[in-house]
Amino acid sequence: MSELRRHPVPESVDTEGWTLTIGGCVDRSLEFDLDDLSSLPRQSVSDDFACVDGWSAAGLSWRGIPVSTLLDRAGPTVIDGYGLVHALDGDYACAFPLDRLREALLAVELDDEPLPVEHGGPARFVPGGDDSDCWEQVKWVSTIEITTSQPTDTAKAIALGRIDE
Ligand SMILES: Nc1nc2c(c(=O)[nH]1)N[C@H]1C(S)=C(S)[C@@H](COP(=O)(O)O)O[C@H]1N2
Ligand SMILES: [Mo]
Repeated sequence: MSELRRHPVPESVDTEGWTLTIGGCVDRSLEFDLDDLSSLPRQSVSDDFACVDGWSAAGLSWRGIPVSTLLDRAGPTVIDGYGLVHALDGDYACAFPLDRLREALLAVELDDEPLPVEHGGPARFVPGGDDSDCWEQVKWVSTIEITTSQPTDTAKAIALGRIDE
């Protein structure tokens, strides 16, 4: 087992009074606070993590709420839509087709502890499957916006820009 690399938490990340909004093309726009999330069933997933920058972390144990549970409550009004996962650090956002969104976990625990803010707490988006990219694990998730057409994905540009630094 090895640990995730530690990165500075941007100043724009203020997790006080944190909530998660599911909005856009949905029957009901919903807002969940930590209390609301704690009443929902959790699932665990163990996975290795690899950044395109060349470092990795093995045997991470995530626990949280399946994103499908949250989506089912909001009721997307599109079938072949997308979800844009926004974060607290400015314009960082990552787009997923709805079927990938449904396979993801909204992780609120890492290795049996509440997810620390330095790794994206209160909530980090953990895509399912084996072939996700490092920037898709959106830290400090604030809003999941359902859209009909494919939104622009700024997370990839930001992540790759960082590598050139
Ligand atoms: N909101 C947000 N999420 C993010 C990033 C970011 O800059 N902002 N960086 C991504 C990248 S490129 C990586 S490698 C991981 C790093 O996670 P860590 O800081 O917990 O090691 O977070 C991903 N999620
Ligand atoms: Mo990364």
